[in-house]
Amino acid sequence: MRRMRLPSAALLLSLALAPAALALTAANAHAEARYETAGRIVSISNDRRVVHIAHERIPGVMGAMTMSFTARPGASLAGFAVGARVRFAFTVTDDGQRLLDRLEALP
Ligand SMILES: [Cu+2]
Repeated sequence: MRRMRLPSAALLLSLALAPAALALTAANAHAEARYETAGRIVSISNDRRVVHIAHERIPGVMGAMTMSFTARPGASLAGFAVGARVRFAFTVTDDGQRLLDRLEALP
């Protein structure tokens, strides 16, 4: 009888551990990433929530390209103009949004 219980105990243990392992995998796969680079503002949306920036290469991440970035709720892009050189930091969220953490004009 004791020997027959062992497999089911092991099965129960693996079932108990499975959700934790899945949660850990999901957390890792959806980790937010933060980057910093510089570039030039190409366009600003009419509602001043989204800015397109032609950014420099981010070593190990992506080459130079133009991408859109969204201001975080409450942040404003007022005071920035198309053509301005900027340095900025952004976070890529788990659902793929690129949110501006910081944006500053360069001389
Ligand atoms: Cu890019």
